[in-house]
Amino acid sequence: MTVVFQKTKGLTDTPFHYCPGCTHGIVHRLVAETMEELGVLDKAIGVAPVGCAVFAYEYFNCDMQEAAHGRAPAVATGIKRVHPDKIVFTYQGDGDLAAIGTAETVHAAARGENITVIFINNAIYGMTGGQMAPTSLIGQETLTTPYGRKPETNGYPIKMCEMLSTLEGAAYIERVSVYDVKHVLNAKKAIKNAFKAQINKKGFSMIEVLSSCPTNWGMSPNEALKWIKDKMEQYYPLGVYKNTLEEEK
Ligand SMILES: Cc1ncc(C[n+]2csc(CCOP(=O)(O)OP(=O)(O)O)c2C)c(N)n1
Ligand code: SF4
Repeated sequence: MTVVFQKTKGLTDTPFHYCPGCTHGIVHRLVAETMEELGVLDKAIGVAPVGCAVFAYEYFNCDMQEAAHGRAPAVATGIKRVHPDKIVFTYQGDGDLAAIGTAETVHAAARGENITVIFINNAIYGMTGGQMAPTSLIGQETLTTPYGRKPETNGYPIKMCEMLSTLEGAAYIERVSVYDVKHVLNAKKAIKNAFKAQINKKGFSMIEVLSSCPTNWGMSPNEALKWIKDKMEQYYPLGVYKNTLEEEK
């Protein structure tokens, strides 16, 4: 019989704990497929965050290390410097990467650490019940902004790709989404480019993925995908923000 589909070797058999309709699972699979296709699974070391993806170490079929909240880029820096021949990546939510770990993220990029960061921007703190994140949109209702995020009291959402792409050490920075097949395929290409940047020793690479949190947004999975397209993408335009991989453009 012809095999038309095979599960990637990049994931273990452990079932995901994510809520129905959560796009964390899609991104896990894209990262796993990418590592398998690039043939780096046996030398990959991932760093897991402390959000909903805290159990990433159970899912990726490569060596994994847990990091304290926001510290993943610092932990990844240490691992990569000790093992420059390994492929080192972090997988982080917006609370982890753009709030508690802002300093670690910015300075890992500024130093041009040769690591790959997978950044899940779901505009909310998912795991802890839906508080405002640094990426929550203006007007967005969250547990801590029940009347909507107001710039005068809550500040403006942070655009990480735009910010990091100004840094010399950043080698590849792209924002993608996963709300339909076309965008999922493009996200895969972006993730592959980010890993290639690391393989080619170019420096810091980050892929921001506009993602859903139907549970804390109070939406159905389909409504949540539409919200990414209609609302998130307006404030966070998709695209390549920095590319030193000339041949991959
Ligand atoms: C230093 C510290 N502060 C706060 C927390 C509580 N905490 C755990 S996960 C989390 C939010 C995670 O949100 P995010 O990184 O956006 O990931 P998501 O759950 O949305 O995937 C918070 C605030 C913590 N564990 N450690
Ligand atoms: S709470 Fe949100 S981010 Fe966390 S698993 Fe559920 S849908 Fe995904």
